Amino acid sequence: MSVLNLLNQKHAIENHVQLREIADGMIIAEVANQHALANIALQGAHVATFQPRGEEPVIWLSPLAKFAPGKSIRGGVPICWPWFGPHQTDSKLPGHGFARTVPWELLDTKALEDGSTFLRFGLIENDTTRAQWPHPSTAQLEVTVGKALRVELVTANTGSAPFELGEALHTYLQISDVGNMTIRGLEGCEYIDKVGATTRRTQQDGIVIESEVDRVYVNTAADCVIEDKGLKRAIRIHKEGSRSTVVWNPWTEKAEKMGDFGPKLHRDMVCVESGNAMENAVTVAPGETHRLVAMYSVEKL
Ligand code: TA6
Repeated sequence: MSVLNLLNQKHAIENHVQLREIADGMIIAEVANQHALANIALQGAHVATFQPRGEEPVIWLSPLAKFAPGKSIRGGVPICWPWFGPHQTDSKLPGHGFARTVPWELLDTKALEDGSTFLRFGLIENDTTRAQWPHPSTAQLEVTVGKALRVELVTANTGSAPFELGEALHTYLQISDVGNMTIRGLEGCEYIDKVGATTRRTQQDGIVIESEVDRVYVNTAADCVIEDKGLKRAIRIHKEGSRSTVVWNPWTEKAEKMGDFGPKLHRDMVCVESGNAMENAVTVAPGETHRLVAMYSVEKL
């Protein structure tokens, strides 16, 4: 029996989830329930799409995204783990860690009483991952697809020494146009501005994007709300277990240089990433389990 058939035999649930194989042997968990539609690639446990029924997509996926083994997918909810940004000491290691480009296994699926669908994935360790991250640990992702999307990244320290973890759910949100939106929730927060010379600043008002933005807001547990006048909706990003929020839009010049963005697609998205980055990296003690949660929901504007 094929891997796909075995996976469906074990995990498919009528009116909730089935496994599909797309180009290059990539397996996708396709969720379709009464509340929403979603697609999650087993590679990277990468939530690629999320669309509540009757709504425009909430999560943005580049039309130029490549679904190929070992390649990061542009859009969705890439998992940055077990470090955020460049590796602190070895520039040859992948930016944002390896979790988003290695195979994860589907461990469990459930139909919940409220009609939502629950899925749990586990990162598959191997010599390559252990060579980059020599700390005994497990990483699991729990996804609940309902009227809202809930994503929980669970890191357990199974060793005898503490380790420092950098992480983020690097989520791309769909907007009508970058000129139509304001991000609320980070007023008064300090941030590290990564555009040009790295500078520490304080956010005064709501965030309006009119050029490249690459900011790590630190020491904040606040919800963010993306107000989108074009779609007459707001997207709320609620988070738990996170002290950093990253806001990113590459703008025209950077986007054009990326093969999976194109010259205008950056106008349809903004990244609002929930994590623990830079000075907010977390120390996970032996035997401790650390949970990072993000929830994405739509409100009328
Ligand atoms: O989260 C913002 C950021 O760190 C930017 O600096 C940019 O590198 C972005 O992530 C995308 O990174 P990626 O490796 O997915 O192209």
